[in-house]
Amino acid sequence: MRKALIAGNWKMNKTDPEAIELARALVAEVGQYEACDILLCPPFTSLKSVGDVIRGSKIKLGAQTMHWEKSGAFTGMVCADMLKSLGCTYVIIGHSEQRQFFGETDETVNKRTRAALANGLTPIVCVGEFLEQRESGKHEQIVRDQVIQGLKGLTSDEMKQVAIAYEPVWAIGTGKTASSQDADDMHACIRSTIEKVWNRDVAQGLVIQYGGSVKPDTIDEQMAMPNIDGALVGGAALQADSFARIVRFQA
Ligand code: G2H
Repeated sequence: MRKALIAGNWKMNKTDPEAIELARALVAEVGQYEACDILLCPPFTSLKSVGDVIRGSKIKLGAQTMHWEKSGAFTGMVCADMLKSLGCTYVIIGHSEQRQFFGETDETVNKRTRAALANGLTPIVCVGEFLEQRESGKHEQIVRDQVIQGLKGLTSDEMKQVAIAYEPVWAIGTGKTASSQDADDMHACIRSTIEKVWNRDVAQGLVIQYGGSVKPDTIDEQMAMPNIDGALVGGAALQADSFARIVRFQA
């Protein structure tokens, strides 16, 4: 009942010509593929040109963050209207790299998430624990708190427009992936938290992606798990052949 969402988070990679080349290759490979939703999140500098390349295909466009205000003196930032005017329908919020390097907190995640929803963008809200938090057995509590604080105040209707990405920080770009069972256990924990705070309908409809060193040779097993509904892919999204293989997962 949940349609899988496979998203490429290009992070701070690809000049504009490189972004155009990658987007063109993906349109050729999976541009009309409909078995899952496909999303590209290039850097701000290539949203316009990637948007132009994917127009007319099934591939969707998203940004990697946004500010919660509508406009103003926020040097370096962009707002929802700017993203929408370029064709974005999604925005990644609270990525662990934003949390680690740019001062993102659960409070700012909540502000961005509310602003995204108020402006008709689908937020992909990222959560995940550090290695020492997992080793000390606190990982479920940490992630539950991120979910509850980051989504605080959202109505059930708003929650139906939200996706969550679980990305254990120790698995990001390190080549280490959480085992499919560990990931599924956390996804089940997130889903039951959502059911408790909102309701069963919202929880069952919620798309929860896994992220953290997803690769062509990990995706099939991951997508076969009952609570894993997609992937947020970094490194392996930077080449058309590997991302296309991930999109064509066999669960
Ligand atoms: C996790 C992921 C994409 P990677 O950050 O969001 O990146 O697949 O390189 O671990």
